[in-house]
This record gives sequence, C-alpha cells and structure tokens, in this order.
Amino acid sequence: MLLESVLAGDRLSLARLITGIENKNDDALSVLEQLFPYTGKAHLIGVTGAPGTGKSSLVNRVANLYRHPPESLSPKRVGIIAVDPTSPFTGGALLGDRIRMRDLTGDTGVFIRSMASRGALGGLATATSQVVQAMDAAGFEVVIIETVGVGQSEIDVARLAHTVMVVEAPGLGDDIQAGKAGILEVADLLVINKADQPGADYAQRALNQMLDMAFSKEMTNNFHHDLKIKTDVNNFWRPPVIKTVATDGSGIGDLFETIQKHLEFLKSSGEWAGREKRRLQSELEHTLQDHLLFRWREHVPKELYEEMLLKLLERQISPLKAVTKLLDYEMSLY
Ligand SMILES: Nc1nc2c(ncn2[C@@H]2O[C@H](COP(=O)(O)OP(=O)(O)O)[C@@H](O)[C@H]2O)c(=O)[nH]1
Ligand SMILES: [Mg+2]
Repeated sequence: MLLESVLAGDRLSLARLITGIENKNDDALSVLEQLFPYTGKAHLIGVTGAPGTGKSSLVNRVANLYRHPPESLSPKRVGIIAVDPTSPFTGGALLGDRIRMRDLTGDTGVFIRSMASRGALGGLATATSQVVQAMDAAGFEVVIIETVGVGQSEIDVARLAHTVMVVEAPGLGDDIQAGKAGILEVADLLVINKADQPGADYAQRALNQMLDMAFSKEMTNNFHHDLKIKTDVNNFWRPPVIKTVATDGSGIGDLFETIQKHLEFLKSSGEWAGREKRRLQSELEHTLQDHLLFRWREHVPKELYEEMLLKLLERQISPLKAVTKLLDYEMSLY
C-alpha cells in the first residue's frame, strides 16, 4: 500500500506519490487525502530571490547543516522542493551535485524534488502545497522550498512557508530586489549572499534602512495585519539581515542559528498557529474556487455563457447581473 509505505518514509513510494500528484492522478490524490492527518509537523522554509543570487547553494549548505548540526541539536530529515526549471538540482551539475551525491550515496535523510513553474498558472501554490504535504507525512521534519524571482506567484509560494528567507546578492543591478513587489513584507530573514563581492555592506545597510522605515511606520500606525513585524515590544520579530558566502560557507552557521531562532519565535509567540491557520485558510479558498469553477463549467452551457458575454458587450446587462444569471442557471439544476 502506497499510504503505509509513504508514512514509513519509503523514498520510492514518496517519489511515486509526488509524480502522481503532479499528474493529478486520482489514486495519488486519494492517498494524499488520507495522509493529511499526518501532516502539519514539518518546519517549512521558503527561499526566494532573483536568479543567480545563490539560493540553491545556500539551500545546499543549510540542508547539510540540518544533517550534521552543531552538537546540541539532533539531525533532521530534509525535503527540498526546487520550483525552478533552471535549478542546478534538476538539470545541470553545479551546486546540486554535492547534495545529490549524498542523496545517491545513501543519505536517506535528504529528498530533493523539482517542479516546473511554467504553465502552472496559479495552480503552482496548490501543487507545491500538496508536495509539501507528501514530504511532511513521509517524516521530513524540514521542507525547504526554493522559488525563483520576486513575482506574485513566488510570494504565494512563500506564504506557504513558516520561515521566509529572501536572498539578495550585491551588484546584480542598482536596485535591491526586496524593495519591490511586497517581497520585504513576506521576508522573515534577509540574506545578502555573495558577501565576498563588492557592495555587500552597502546592500546590508540599505536593507536595514528599509526595514527600519517599515518598522517605525509599523510602530506609529500600530498596523500589523500583513507586516510580520510585531508591535508587541516583548514579542516581535524584526527580520535580521545576514551576510553569507555560500561558496565557502561563511555566515552559514549564523544563518542556520537565525532560522532556529525564528522557529523558536514562531512557537513561543503563537505565530506558528497563526500561520498554519492562514495557510490552511488560503488552501481551502483556492481549492474551493477551483472546484466551484470546475463544477460550474461542467454544468453551464457554453451558449448561455456566450450570450451573457454578448449582452455585457452591448451594455445590456452588468457583469454582476450576468454572474447572477449564470449562477441562477446552475442552481436551478439541483
Ligand atoms: N562569489 C560567489 N559566488 C557564489 C556564491 N554563492 C553562489 N555563488 C555562485 O553563483 C552562481 C549561482 O548560484 P545558484 O546557487 O545556482 O543561484 P540561484 O540561481 O539563486 O539558485 C553559481 O555559479 C554559484 O557558484 C557566493 O557566496 N559567492
Ligand atoms: Mg537555484
């Protein structure tokens, strides 16, 4: 049985399940459904940032530290999801090699999976979330999700995670990417990787300034619905800005420690529970939307839809009226 073998952490079964999930295979989705009660344990870490900033290299380093942590900690099993068609984990050799080799030479504690982001159109968050659930149920205590870029779909995926790490590199352009598209708001940790290159100190200062501004605005407005910076003085998290060099490992210990601190913060502040709720609510809503739309498409004749569209174009009815008519038609079928 696929269900039992995935729960037992069997890698081949997990791989089969994930392929099934990606193909939207009914059997796989039903197994996933039965696995759901066993999920919710893994610490989900999102890693995002522009291509070439060194995300995969950092993930590699961090995963290795989870496998071989400092003395006081016990090793954790790590699942890695690379939502990136150009990831070294998938195609080429490069940085994924070490981790992949470890994988091949029998470290059953690391499981890497890549997912193509193209063509997924909004479904990416759902698909990623399902793969996360599969890994979680299979006993991977940490799941790292690497996404490329700073667009909306990356932010959606980032929102899946408990700990969101935004990676910058100096000298990629004049702008600091994190300032854009609300990425700063979703960051729990900011990493300036490639600190061996010129401009790292400048980037760190600039990011700290942006954070200070956001933080003081936050304090004055007492508005903390979306910004993760808390106004409760005893219990807030101000995203740290950490410099790393993924190629030689400098700063990785610091980064790893900060991730552990964030996890502690999540647990002690009640934020873990809050994020779980937000995450499942968003999944519920996405699933609901998908299903309602699917059911509606199955039932409402194309002609009626076309007719409404035509009436809209001719300004005979309003969009709201059109929707009401279309929904009324669907309801009349029951
Ligand atoms: N100089 C320098 N190069 C790095 C560092 N981290 C990664 N790189 C290089 O940057 C390139 C892109 O790294 P990769 O991890 O694939 O970036 P990703 O696209 O963000 O996943 C590779 O050639 C790495 O060897 C670093 O800290 N310093
Ligand atoms: Mg990468």
